[in-house]
Amino acid sequence: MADTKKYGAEQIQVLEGLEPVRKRPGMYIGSTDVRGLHHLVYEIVDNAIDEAMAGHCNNIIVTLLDDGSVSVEDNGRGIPVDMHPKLKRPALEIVLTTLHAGGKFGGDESGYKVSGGLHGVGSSVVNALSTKMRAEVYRDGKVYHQEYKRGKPAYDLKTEGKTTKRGTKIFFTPDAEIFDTLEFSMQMLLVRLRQQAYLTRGVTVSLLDERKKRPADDLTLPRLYRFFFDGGIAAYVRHLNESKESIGSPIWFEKDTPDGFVEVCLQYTQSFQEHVVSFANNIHTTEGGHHLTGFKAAITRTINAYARNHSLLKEKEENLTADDVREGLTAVISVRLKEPQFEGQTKAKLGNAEMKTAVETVVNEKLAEYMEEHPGEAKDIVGKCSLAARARLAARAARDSVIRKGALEGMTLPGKLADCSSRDASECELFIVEGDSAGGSAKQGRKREFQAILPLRGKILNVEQARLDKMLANNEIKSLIIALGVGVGEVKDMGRLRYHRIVIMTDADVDGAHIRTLLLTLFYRYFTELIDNGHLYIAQPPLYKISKGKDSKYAYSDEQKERILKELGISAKDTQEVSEEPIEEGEVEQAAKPKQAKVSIQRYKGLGEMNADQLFDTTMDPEQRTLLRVTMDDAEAANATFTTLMGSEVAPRRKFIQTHAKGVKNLDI
Ligand code: TTJ
Repeated sequence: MADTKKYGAEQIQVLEGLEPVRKRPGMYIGSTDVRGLHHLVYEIVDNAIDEAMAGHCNNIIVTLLDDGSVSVEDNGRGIPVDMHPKLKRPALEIVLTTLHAGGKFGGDESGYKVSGGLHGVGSSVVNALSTKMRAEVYRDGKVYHQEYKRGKPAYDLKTEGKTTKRGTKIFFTPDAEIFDTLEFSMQMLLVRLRQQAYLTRGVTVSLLDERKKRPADDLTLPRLYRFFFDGGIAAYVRHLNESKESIGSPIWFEKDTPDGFVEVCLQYTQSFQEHVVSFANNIHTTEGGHHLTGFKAAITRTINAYARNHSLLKEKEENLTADDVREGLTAVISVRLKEPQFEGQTKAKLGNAEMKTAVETVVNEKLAEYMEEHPGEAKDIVGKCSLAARARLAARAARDSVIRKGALEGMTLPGKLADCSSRDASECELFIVEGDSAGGSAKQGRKREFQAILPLRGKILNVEQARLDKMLANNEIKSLIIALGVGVGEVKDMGRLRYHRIVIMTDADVDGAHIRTLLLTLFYRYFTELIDNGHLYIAQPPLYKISKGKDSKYAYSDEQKERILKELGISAKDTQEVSEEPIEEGEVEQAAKPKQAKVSIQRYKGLGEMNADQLFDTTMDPEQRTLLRVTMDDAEAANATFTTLMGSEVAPRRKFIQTHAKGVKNLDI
């Protein structure tokens, strides 16, 4: 990153106040669901990462505190605290209380910030959406601090005490008025923080969980993670290939071009999967974009050219296709550019057309050079791609013959599948339900026309946990694959997908989290396309049913339960009594108004406790339910958890089992 010559308040250009952020939060952080909540952390961390990329800090610590707040600290230069000459306010206050276009100040290289979060907004947005924020700046031996409430300063910048530290620390408490849930997930944060650490070589990024009450998914994880990757994206590629057999070593190169900085690392493996991840200014471009297009064009061209020049492809043989050279390929592409344009549904697609040529040119040149210098590896790579080509041709031939009906496809639909009547896949939904009893309710309650139910026994978790490939032989999983209709391996054909929505519906407990992790890992490793194309979802069953007289309401989180109780006029004291023993079914009399109807709270320990109507109304009804669409990041997180649980590394596995000693029954160690 271009370093700035002179820093100071005068460089910051003020645009507008924060009212619009609270009015339309979705415009600034994408959504107010669990994703939007986590986005707050990323926005703050991005600032620290920028400071690291500028070469001024090497340590970033993110802490989830027990009071629901988050702190992010770096050891950088500290946000400037000097007075803005025109506005007569400290720079720190301006940074945190005013909205600035595109997350930039001034908008040119002399500006304050180079990259931004996905939506390019920044720390003031986080401030606006937090009931409380506290900023501490350690500079020149002093500690400066200021606090804010919903984006407004609670007091003027103060200086207090001495310090030998340098840096910035921000605490913030997300606002329950804005967010559907206030519960942070280590799993979600880890994926992003790990990515940032890979992309910013040499910086240590830590995540510390100090919460007493952790969500079920997080119970499986250690409380402290520390990421430091000297190898940068090459380490990332190695990580992605951990459980695969590699072909050659990671091939890494970088180049500063007039259009931006390009860094690429790639490695082939013996697997059939492609795993290419791309970033622009450290933002994961899950929808790809021109940098990715340039990369794909270049590897196809370069590998074909090499194969021809070295007679590895015969004259009569066709060129390798883009699909052939992608099979078994793992790559990370990272570009940094001055004015990134993010497009697409989730603003995660790089729209700068010049990056196609930039990446293509660099990859053509450097990959060709690498192959010339490493003829042994080059030959293995071409060999792997040719194998893919032969498999493709064979598969095409087989498609018209009986072989097309592979082992799985030849089988009839599993007996326990309650299929839907519609054959229009685009409207069909498959619910994968944990347990036979919940499966029974789901079958009874569903809309038969377009909702299919496949009950899976929780058992699969314990029986075949050792190896995922063994799992494919497991009957429960086989049923699932047959139900999907797409086949697996060489005869896989996504065009034959029988349901365009596949919904994982598990209990909101540790076992449920396990099964979900396992299914996500399965989809991640064998049916990536389903995730990429947005077909995979997670159902959101309620945690509580709150009844008062004839009326009942469902709560999907603890916060929502508290909110509903408040709405029903139950005093804070009473609600506390309930929440102290969340596991018990509680009955609370309204102390202040004894004549009123009784309020009862039922905690659902599993889906099986709901009757068919309840399950449909709360979780399956397209008119009322919320489904979480699974992203590649979610699946990658599950895969990492799965690897920890099943992997050969003894330490993390033992930790997992210890944390779970109480929660998990029958876990074979
Ligand atoms: C800006 O130019 C003057 C020297 O420091 C630059 C700066 O602001 N650096 C900086 C900001 N380092 N760290 C931050 C930062 C860290 C966190 C955790 C949160 C925020 C909003 C900013």
